[in-house]
Amino acid sequence: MPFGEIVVGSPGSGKSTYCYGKHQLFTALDRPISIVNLDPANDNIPYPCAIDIASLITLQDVMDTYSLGPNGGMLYCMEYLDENFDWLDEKLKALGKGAYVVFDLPGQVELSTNHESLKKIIRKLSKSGFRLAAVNLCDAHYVTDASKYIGVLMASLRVMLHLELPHINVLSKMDLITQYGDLDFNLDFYTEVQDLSYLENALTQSSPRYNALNMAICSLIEDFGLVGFETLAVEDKESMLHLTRAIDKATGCVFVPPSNAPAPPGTVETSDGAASTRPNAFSLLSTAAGPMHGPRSDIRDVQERWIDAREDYDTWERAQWSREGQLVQEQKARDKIRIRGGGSGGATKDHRADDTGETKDVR
Ligand SMILES: Nc1nc2c(ncn2[C@@H]2O[C@H](COP(=O)(O)OP(=O)(O)O)[C@@H](O)[C@H]2O)c(=O)[nH]1
Ligand SMILES: [Mg+2]
Repeated sequence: MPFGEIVVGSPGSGKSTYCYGKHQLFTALDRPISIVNLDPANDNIPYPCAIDIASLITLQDVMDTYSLGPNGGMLYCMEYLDENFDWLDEKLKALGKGAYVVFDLPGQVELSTNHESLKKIIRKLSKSGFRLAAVNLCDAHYVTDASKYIGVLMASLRVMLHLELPHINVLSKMDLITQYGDLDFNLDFYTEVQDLSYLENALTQSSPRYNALNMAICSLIEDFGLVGFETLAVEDKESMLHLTRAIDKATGCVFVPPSNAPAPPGTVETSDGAASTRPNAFSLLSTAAGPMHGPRSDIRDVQERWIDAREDYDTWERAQWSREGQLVQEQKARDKIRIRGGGSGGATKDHRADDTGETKDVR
């Protein structure tokens, strides 16, 4: 049973960049991943694309053939994909039973709020065995303005109700949030979506005429308790890892490493089945049932990293990167010496620094 993500969000919210980041992260972790581009207007695809809707239909062709505008053309493309689902299904099957597939969707809001095609495609994917989660990206800068924040809450709720999938809302581009002004409350207020009545003052200032309606919307959203947010800064590895844990938890995906990867003996099944049918007893409970641990798992860490002590962290990270770069250079220099030494019959000795900072003879 393959697992996957349906990545939605308004245009420019960071969907394609996130898909690229996910590809890099999973490749580094040795986890299989395939990215499927379902945005027919995506002509600058940053990631290696396993399946591209452009080989079925392109927005430009549709616009030219049927004299449609970009929006109508996009809806046509999704309807066409729904009609020709077999094309997609066949290509997905070729990715193998253990595939992890991330679908990069167009940003047209109506596709994920009221148009039927995407919903039908998702149903067909689920029918063919996919376990999917919807990952809904929202630009984090909206939380700096109370009325825009209410708009994001409503839009996110609508997407959740429409797609009917395990759902993760994400405030994307967290690294840019301080550029848009100060937050009235700590970040957890916005991510946990509780006590929205505190927004009353700010809402009265931004739209005094509809104060009562705004507060009624707030209490509706709060009463159902459905909307919450994770955060994302795509270049921050910890942030990507935390979001990955949240999504794995939502889909029930437990990654089973290859049988030659280190794990306590007897805890990983080595049979030939799909990854999802080989339970990894070692990590099953900790992943699926346990709380999420690790850096950036606590929203207060995110607040500290990107809002309260951003400059200190940036300075520290730059120092780390330059140290890593230096270590790589030193390693290269040592390798060069060793190769030269090997070529001259091994006369040169290799002295390597160990963790304690001492040098020792490694031969
Ligand atoms: N600073 C920052 N920029 C981002 C991040 N994610 C995306 N972007 C930028 O946002 C812009 C739109 O991203 P894109 O992935 O094309 O959005 P899409 O239309 O939703 O696919 C690009 O310029 C990205 O470089 C992020 O986490 N941090
Ligand atoms: Mg895109």
